[in-house]
Amino acid sequence: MTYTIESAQNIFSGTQIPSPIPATIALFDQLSVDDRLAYLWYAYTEMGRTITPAAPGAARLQLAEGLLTQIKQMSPEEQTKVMRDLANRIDTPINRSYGFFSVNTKLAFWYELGELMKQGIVAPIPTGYQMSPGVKVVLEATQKLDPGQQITVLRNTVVDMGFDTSDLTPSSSRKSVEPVFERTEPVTTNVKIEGIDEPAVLQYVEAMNADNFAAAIALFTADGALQPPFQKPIVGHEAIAKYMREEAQGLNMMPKQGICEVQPDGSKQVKVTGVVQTPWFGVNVGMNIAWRFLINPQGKIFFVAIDMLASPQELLNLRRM
Ligand code: EQ3
Repeated sequence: MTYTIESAQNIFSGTQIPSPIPATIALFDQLSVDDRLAYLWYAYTEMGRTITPAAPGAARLQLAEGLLTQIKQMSPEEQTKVMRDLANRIDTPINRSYGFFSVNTKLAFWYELGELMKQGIVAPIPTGYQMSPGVKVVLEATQKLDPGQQITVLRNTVVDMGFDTSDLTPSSSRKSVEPVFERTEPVTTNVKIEGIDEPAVLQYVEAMNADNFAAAIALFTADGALQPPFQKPIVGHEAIAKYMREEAQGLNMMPKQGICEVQPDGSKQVKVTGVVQTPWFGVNVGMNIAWRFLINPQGKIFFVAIDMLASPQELLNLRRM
């Protein structure tokens, strides 16, 4: 039997229920530029009462240092314009530099801007700013989400800022080595998943928890694909490896249970649910996740989709339907 990525994307599709995350981001996208910046400020500081991200390491901040230094030297009006331009996603030199940053460097850049805003070095949200009804609506929608979903909304809005450089080739000076996230917590090795003894799945989790991306990639077929939450599949070893280096470092994956269905041709469809922690928030925030694997008859991963679950109840929803 030949599989296609399109057919693989549909495995266990009946267990999917719409996530509130894209709906919240759609509300955010309708806000004016100033409201977007204000929303992020309030959402971030409000969240910061209970959970705050870990400070990015010096090596990562160094990648954003050029931009941060430029911004620090600007007048408050110019600083506000830079932030508006970023939220507006227009084509400016600063937005292009930002667009070439990896996801984690974008987050580190805003983390530092937020610190500089608190210290008064970068223009803060103006005192006396009146929250618009639109901002209130998006904040209320955000408050209803669980912490794992809240940080995903924040992350995705930050990642989408700046100029979209996906069709541009970075100059060689812009290609930078992705710094590692130092692991501070002991990682979950010797993975056990109730209902699953498929070696490719267990080895995948062990390799990812050790940031051993070469070992994880070796488990995929040459034409295999990985589909991150709310994204298109990433196809082939090289593209998956690049993605993992940039976005999967320091994750702690704690799969709990799963089901495995053997198909007539010997391939297997596996669904696993569990919790994933990001190095930004460590043990303080768990994201409820499902992995949907298609394993070929030779035991290699042809496809894996990672889905954010709509609610904790979905952790137990392993039905096929
Ligand atoms: C300064 C301030 C506050 C105001 C200003 O007006 C505007 C902005 C933007 C501000 C700053 C905001 C900041 C600093 C926000 C920071 C947000 C952070 C650090 C969010 C981090 C989120 C991390 C997440 C959601 C990570 C999720 C990772 C997952 C789900 C990984 C899944 C994976 C698995 C499980 C695999 O098996 C394969 C790989 C893959 C990565 C897909």
